[in-house]
Amino acid sequence: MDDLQLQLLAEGYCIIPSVLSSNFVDRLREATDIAIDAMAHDHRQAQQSTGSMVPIYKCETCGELVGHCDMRKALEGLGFSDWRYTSGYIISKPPDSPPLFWHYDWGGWSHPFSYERMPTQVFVMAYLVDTNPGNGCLRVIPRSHIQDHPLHEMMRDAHTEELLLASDLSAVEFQKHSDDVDVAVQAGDLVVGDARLIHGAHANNSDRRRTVVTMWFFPNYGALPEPIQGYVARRFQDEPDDVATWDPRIRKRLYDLRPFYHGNRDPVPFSRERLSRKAFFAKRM
Ligand SMILES: O=C(O)CCC(=O)C(=O)O
Repeated sequence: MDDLQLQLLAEGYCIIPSVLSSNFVDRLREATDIAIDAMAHDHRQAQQSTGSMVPIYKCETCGELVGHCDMRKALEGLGFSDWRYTSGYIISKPPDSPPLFWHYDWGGWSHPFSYERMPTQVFVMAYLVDTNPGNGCLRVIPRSHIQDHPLHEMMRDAHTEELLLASDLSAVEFQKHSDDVDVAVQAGDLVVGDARLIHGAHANNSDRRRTVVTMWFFPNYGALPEPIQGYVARRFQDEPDDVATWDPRIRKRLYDLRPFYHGNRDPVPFSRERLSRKAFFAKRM
């Protein structure tokens, strides 16, 4: 097994260095700046903690990134063989903005496969500037994708208004934890992480915008239990109208990465509620 795949399975994340050319990163930065500047003031006010969240389909160059051959090659190098893309966001932390709260993103906790070692869903993050703890780099709790961690009991639902507004920075979701690890990268690297991993980001204390393009993939889609395939395919089926004007080659690459499910099993219900491993399996007895 490749070292990076091992790290992803064991620690819940890895960094693939120098995947995107500086030229392409410059183009992405220009295109995402336009998309971010177009967001309404109210949106920015409501998303203090995350920073602007612009769907990828608002930015054709980001669509190009999703199906880009350099990224594809890098991801396939991790050893998974059936990559499917579902959605993504341009997440931009403005200068002098607060930290992003601790959270995980997996929404299929009602299925026992969620407690397996194999990742179901991963984020692929392309930061468009070099990051460090001073300008809002990612931070993670290694191994929290498969191991119970004290933060699991303490964190609230990731998308409450109070967390999004960052109105109480003394809350546990914003605090440094003794187990956390900073994930500082160079622009052009990719961070791949398990959707179950507890992660957040430092405050951006710099005078420059810190933008990341976050993309959601299912790296082994065909091998997933059918109820999860059904959940994924149903939840992420529609192609937004904005994409209609894109270069047909970019659209085609996106289409080729979409998940489909033609079986007849019921999809797992959406659930962000993670029980401890012991509580989950006790409940099923
Ligand atoms: O803004 C970041 O660095 C991380 C974004 C994030 O946590 C996410 O997309 O789930």
